[in-house]
Amino acid sequence: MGIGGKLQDKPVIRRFAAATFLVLFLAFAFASTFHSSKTAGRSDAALLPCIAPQRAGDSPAALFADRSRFDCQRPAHEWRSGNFWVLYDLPPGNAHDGPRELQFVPQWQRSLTFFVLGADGIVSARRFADEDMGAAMGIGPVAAVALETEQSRARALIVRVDGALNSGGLLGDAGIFTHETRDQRELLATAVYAAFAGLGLGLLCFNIVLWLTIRERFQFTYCLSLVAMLAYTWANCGAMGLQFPLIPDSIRQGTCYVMLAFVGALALQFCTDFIERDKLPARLRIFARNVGAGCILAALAVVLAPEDWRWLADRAYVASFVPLPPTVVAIIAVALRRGSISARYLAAAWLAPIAVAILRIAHAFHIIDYGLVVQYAMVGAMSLEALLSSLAMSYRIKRITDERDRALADEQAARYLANIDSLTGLLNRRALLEQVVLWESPEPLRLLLVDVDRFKLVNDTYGHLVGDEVLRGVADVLARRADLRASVARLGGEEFALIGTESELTPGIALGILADLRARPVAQGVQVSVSIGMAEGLVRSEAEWRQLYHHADAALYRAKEEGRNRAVAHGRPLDPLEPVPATMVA
Ligand code: GH3
Ligand code: MG
Ligand code: MG
Repeated sequence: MGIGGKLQDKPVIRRFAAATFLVLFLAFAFASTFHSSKTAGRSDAALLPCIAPQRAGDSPAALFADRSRFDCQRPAHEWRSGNFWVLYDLPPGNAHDGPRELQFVPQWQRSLTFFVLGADGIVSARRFADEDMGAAMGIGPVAAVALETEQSRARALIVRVDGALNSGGLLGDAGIFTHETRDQRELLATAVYAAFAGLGLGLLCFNIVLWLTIRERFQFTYCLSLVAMLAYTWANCGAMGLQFPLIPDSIRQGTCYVMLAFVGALALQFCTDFIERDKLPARLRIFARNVGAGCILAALAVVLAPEDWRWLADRAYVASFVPLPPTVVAIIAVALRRGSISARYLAAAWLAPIAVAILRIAHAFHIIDYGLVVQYAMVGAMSLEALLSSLAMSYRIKRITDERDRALADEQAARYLANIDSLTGLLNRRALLEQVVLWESPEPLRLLLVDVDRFKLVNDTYGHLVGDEVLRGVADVLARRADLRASVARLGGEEFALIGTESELTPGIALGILADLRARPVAQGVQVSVSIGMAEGLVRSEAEWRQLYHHADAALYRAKEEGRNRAVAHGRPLDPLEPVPATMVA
């Protein structure tokens, strides 16, 4: 069976690997074509940064006049962190387009000062400290700074960037646009992020309720990861800056770092929680947790690091994400090999998110450029992950509830078997006692002890098998006479008990039992008689039950003494039931 299982697993892993590569390939192909078309289509708006490190005594006017210090070839991120001048030559633009503004994705820095050189040769300045960025912020996230008025067109722009972390450039994706273009970009971004927020909040509410009812750990991890995704997106898309314009932008940036680390760590945690416990080695679980913790620690290091060390902390942060996709792939592959069904759902749900995570890491290492794909890929991947994980969870929850239903049915069957006498199908002694004690009847109960007369003789004469048949026949007579109104049990051997309230279990029932047995043979032509001892009393405790039993047993003893095949009531001087002449076993 083991070999069969392994052979079956291999095509699954191969198919999974093939599908992963296909998705990765498509993602990269899509990203590169989209990126080139984007830059081509926006060549009039996108701005090329020329960068120069700041020196003491620099003045914007001098820098506008002498541009020899600016380097327009070296990519921004290669300058690492520090204080810089960034020069943009602005295209003349169409006069009827109206005033233009600089739009960019804010990066982590202490302050930005914009020096605009107008067509009239006048330089105007505007400064944004970290805590002022909120005023320039829009959804996307995109910050916008007005450069010109109807009267004065701008020719060139120099931005003084102080205390730049410069992990992804100095001014991300800078371009020059009219106000209308910003509205369009913001509209698209708002639609994308609002859709994600709606989806995330809906899934969160739904899954919290589901978790409260089913209480599986992976549901809780999933909810936490949704919270982290929503928080990340809220900070990352600029909504946080819009809602709290007074909060410094570096706090928004830090929130993005920490929340993205939580998204990664919780994704790994969800992965290990989701897969059945026995399908994943404990070492892999611990490894995954450490990888996640590494991301969170690195994020905290970026936030808490002094400015001079933040660039290194940022690189460590990016590096801490590198093990995430391979760890997820390893977890899924190992679980698949061990025959995990959950891992299949997970593999199907997480292909795209894994591909996007790789895309995003590649971007952070400057292997691919920033663009709409990278910006929206993240929110797209999170939507897919949230939605498909939720679907995968519903499969998993179905399996769990199926298992629980089965266990419940097994338990009920076991309890039934434990309470039932296997020979006659009546209750056994233990179940009867349990029932009577649980009953806590406020009114007195009547107990009938029924013992087959000279049963040993039946066994001796006809054999044990026939003896068993006779016991079953007697049990049938008792059950039919009691007719659901009383509980009927086999106490052991050839001794039975009936118990019920006095109105349910009348002396007439005892007489009926005697009459039935006298009328015909119970099994295989064997006719038997029984002796019945009867007693009444309150049963509110086990002691009272013992007392009642004792009285009924004494009455039964008297019935035997007086010649068997009769019923005797306890505590009455005269037998209220008509004594019947003893008949011998047929
Ligand atoms: P009495 O009228 O005094 O009750 O006589 P008795 O022979 O019925 O009583 P005794 O207690 O001497 O014998 C009971 C017999 O019941 C002994 C035992 O072999 C038999 N017995 C107990 N359990 C079973 C069973 O499950 N199947 C069969 N076939 N016989 C059983
Ligand atoms: Mg007997
Ligand atoms: Mg007996």
